[in-house]
Amino acid sequence: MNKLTLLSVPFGLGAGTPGSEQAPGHIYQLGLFQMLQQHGCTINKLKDVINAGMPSPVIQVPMNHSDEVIRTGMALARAVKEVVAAGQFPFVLGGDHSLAMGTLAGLTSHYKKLGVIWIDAHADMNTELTSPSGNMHGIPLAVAQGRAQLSLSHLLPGAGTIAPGNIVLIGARDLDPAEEAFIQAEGISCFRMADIRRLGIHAVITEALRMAGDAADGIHLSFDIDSVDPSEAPGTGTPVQGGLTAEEAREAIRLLGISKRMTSAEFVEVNPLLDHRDQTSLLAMELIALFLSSMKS
Ligand code: B3U
Ligand code: MN
Ligand code: MN
Repeated sequence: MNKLTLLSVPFGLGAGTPGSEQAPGHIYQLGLFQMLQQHGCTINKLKDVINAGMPSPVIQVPMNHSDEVIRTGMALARAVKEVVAAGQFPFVLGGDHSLAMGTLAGLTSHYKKLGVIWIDAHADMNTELTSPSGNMHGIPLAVAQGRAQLSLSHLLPGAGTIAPGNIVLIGARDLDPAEEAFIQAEGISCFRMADIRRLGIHAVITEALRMAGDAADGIHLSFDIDSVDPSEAPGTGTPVQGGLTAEEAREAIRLLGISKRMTSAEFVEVNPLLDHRDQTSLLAMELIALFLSSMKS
């Protein structure tokens, strides 16, 4: 595996509920670095990406905290681009899912045909016009496809787009009508919970790697902790019943890691303020260590 750079993004204003900005600090406090050390994983570099106070582009996005989200995305995009240019593996720890726009802007400035595996209870494919909540964490995948007012190239000049054929959704179970319509129209690969129960997580991940990765020059994992059932991951802003078991999440993460095909990853939406006895932060920490260690073995 390439050397690893960990980018922490303590930013949560893209979500409707505060708290996810505390996740990186909290997960470090619980012992992420010790756990990584036990697994023989070395972090080459650790960087905190915070809203760097850059002016955001002149674009009217009528969404909650769009200015802060855009500024954080710009700072993250530049950081991710630098990491990739240095030949290292960027691992982003959020924060809420709006920061994926920054990650993807940085990645698509390098990878011209990026595949994306999006493990999430949601599709995050609303636009500013279809969003029912006005929350920026519901739009990153529409932005990445160039379907929203905001685009990845607003965050980083030279950033590209993600083709619908290179996106695979896993664990989706709470989609808005406009998202459903778009997924149908574009034929976006979407493994819902019923598909996962029918096929098993092993077959789903094998297929996902093929679909996202065929003809792609890199594959990004975007892992939203609300993909896991709230009985095992209650600490998240928009929990949805009927999700992955923690065991299925472990297996998915392990298979993606050992495939050696992943070129970047992000973990988002852990909210320590909504958690029960750190259950969700501890699960996230375990999944992160499992992912990073299985990539190197
Ligand atoms: N689709 C809804 C709900 C939602 C999306 N992502 C999260 N929640 N975490 C929306 O607000 O766009
Ligand atoms: Mn999400
Ligand atoms: Mn979600």
